[in-house]
Amino acid sequence: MTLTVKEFIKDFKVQFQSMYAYSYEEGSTEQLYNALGMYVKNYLSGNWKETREKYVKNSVKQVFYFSMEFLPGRQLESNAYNLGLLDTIREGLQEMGLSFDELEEAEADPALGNGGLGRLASCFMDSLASLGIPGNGNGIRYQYGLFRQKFVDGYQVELPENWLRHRNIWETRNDKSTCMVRFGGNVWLEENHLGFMEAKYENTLNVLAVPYDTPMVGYRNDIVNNLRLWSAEIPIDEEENYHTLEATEPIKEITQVLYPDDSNYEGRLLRLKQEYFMVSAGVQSILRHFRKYNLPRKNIPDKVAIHINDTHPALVIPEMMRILLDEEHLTWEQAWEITFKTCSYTNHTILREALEKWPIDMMKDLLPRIYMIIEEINRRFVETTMPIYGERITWQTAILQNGVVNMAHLAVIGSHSVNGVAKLHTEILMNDVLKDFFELYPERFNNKTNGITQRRWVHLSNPGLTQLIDKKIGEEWKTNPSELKVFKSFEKDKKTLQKLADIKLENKQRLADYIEEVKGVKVDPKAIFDVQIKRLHAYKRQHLNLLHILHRYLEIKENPTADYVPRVFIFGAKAAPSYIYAKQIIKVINSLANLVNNDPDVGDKLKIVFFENYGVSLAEKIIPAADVSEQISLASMEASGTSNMKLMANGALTLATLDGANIEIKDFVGQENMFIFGLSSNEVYDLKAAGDYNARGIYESNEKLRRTLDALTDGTIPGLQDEGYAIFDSLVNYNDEYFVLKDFDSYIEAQRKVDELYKDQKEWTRKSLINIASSAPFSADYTIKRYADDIWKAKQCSEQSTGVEPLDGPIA
Ligand code: CBF
Repeated sequence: MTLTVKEFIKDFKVQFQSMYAYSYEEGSTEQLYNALGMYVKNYLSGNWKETREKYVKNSVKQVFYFSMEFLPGRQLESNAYNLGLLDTIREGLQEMGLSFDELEEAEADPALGNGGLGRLASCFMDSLASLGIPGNGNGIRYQYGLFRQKFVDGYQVELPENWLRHRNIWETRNDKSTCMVRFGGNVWLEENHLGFMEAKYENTLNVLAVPYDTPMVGYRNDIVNNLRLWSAEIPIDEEENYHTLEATEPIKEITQVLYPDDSNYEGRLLRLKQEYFMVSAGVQSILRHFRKYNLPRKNIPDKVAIHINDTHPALVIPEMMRILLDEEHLTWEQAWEITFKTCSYTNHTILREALEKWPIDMMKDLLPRIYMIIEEINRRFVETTMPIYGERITWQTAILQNGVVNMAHLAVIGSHSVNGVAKLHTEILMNDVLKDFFELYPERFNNKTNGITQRRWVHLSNPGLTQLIDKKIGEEWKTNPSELKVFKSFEKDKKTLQKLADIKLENKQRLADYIEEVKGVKVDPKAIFDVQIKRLHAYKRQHLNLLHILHRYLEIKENPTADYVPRVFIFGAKAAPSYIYAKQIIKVINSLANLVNNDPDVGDKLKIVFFENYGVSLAEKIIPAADVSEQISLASMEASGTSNMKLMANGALTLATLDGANIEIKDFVGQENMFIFGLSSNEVYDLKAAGDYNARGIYESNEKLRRTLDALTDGTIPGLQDEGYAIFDSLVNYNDEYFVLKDFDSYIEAQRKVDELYKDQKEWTRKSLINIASSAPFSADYTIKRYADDIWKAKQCSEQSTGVEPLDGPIA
């Protein structure tokens, strides 16, 4: 049934009036947005209900994606688009004298994630629904999410992100599906009257987990999956025990913020509480379904796949065991078989800090029953591994080690599948980080290279490009991304290239206007827009980018009349609140921006823009306007990256080390269509193994570099306290952990090649077109299909769903 503009206008007026009891002409932007969102939600509610009923009726296998982070971005436009309503709504609003784009700006952008991990989870939700795969998200409804970033005098300041202030029209509170989660207290096992061992609890802190459900809308296929986010509340029958607001704090804080400050014990304890809260509520609600329909428990793995998205939700394993043992009274062997066959684990990073380890005492106090189960899993693991593999491997892979619970080990031992997120990353897991496990369980390891949803990142954020592709190759690429390769046949077509260049320039003009509006900096849209957007971390090497900019600035100052290709360096990044070094890098970039942007000798030759509060909505503005995609992490450190994929799909040329998925990008697009520099991951390993890296030696022998580094500390950049020294020190005096100095020269050389190529606009645009045409393999639809086929064994349930033909080429 297609909606006409007339019908929409009539229904929308009724919707507005029913919510606010006056006419839409009197409504504020927020109210109009709320009414429109509610209209779209009502429109999809029938499909939401039917999808759920269909899954239950057909008893299909369902995937539950457990993740501490989701970064859905704004949902109005993407829901309307996936439902096929967007054009009608835009037109209808226009007739009513309203603007869709203005209304959309009233939607909060939920910061329920930090970066790539959370955004990947949301791309996966979109792809699951669009492929018609029964897939549910399970996470936390953080009241404030990640902090709102502000710059004060160039320093990052963290403010609460009150994204729920004006209500969230997409969520539905589901009071009938609450669960109770227990913390602390005493636990003991007791035989009950039927002869079963039962866990008895006393003095526990009981927390009510309340689910809020959000529709995940498939692309034009009538499928609406579910994202369930849990909120912590005081159990109703215990309300009288909480006399003061302060007393309620230990409960309310569980779902207040994402990443509580983990520089102290209390913060770490809270994080563990959050993880168990989300996991316990999620697993309880899944297993309740089996109880409700009286389904045989042994069939659970045929009907349910639980995915552990990064190490944080690894408690799924002992929690599932707890329920199967204590509530379902299965034997250990039965419970273990079910748990193991149901769970699978993705590792998203090799950074030690993210491979969580909890002190045994903390775990014992907070989750006594869970700890008992972990101890038993560990005991059995050691018992079976020791006789076959001996002491060394057994102790290196054990879950309990030196007073801590190693959560990555728990995740690997309890999952039938373990995957990395790009070819190189998976190899590093197998050969280094999880090497001993690879010896124990080679059959569990597999790679699933990440992907992005083109629907949000191209169709919606870059309508100009989308129309051009539609015009040239038809619309099939929208449901079958592999068709995009046909666009490559236009690489020599002058008209297409000109049109592509015009679209990029329009996008850049739009971003330039926005930069002027929010940063007060005027930039030339004809300059190269050079973009690095990602979390701020030393391994991602935003400071390498900084050094190159500083070097460029010094060159301009020395020789202001030479012929420079104008460049605008654009950054978006949050630093973790307790990560001082990352915050120092932000401050230095901001201070350099202040210097450069106001220096009349520099003018349009060089500009620096560091956006505040980087998130999904900002990324949607920046990415379509990018010429250069900076992917400059130290090789071996970035698991995959996904901004590399989004930028490529929008025609930016990648400037990269051979790290993460940059390698697969190179395999598809060809080395000649990007700029590769720096050490390879093997060279990095060799250099580390040799142990003779001498950063000071490089500093002393490389004049260009020395001059640049000295400018961090000699007063060249006004407004710095000791931040320039901190960077200098880490690189020169503390031997440069991420080999920034080693890669400096080849980075400068790659940047020179960028300038050279940009002078030949036609050639640049041709390469840009090849990048766009080669981006199909990085569609999350393919990634999800591979997860569904290889790991979850979950089937597509809708014939209208996006088709995913097999792809040619080297991707797994
Ligand atoms: O796999 C998704 C992304 O996850 C991270 O952001 C993470 O938080 N572990 C990695 O850093 C990215 O490389 C990866 O693309």
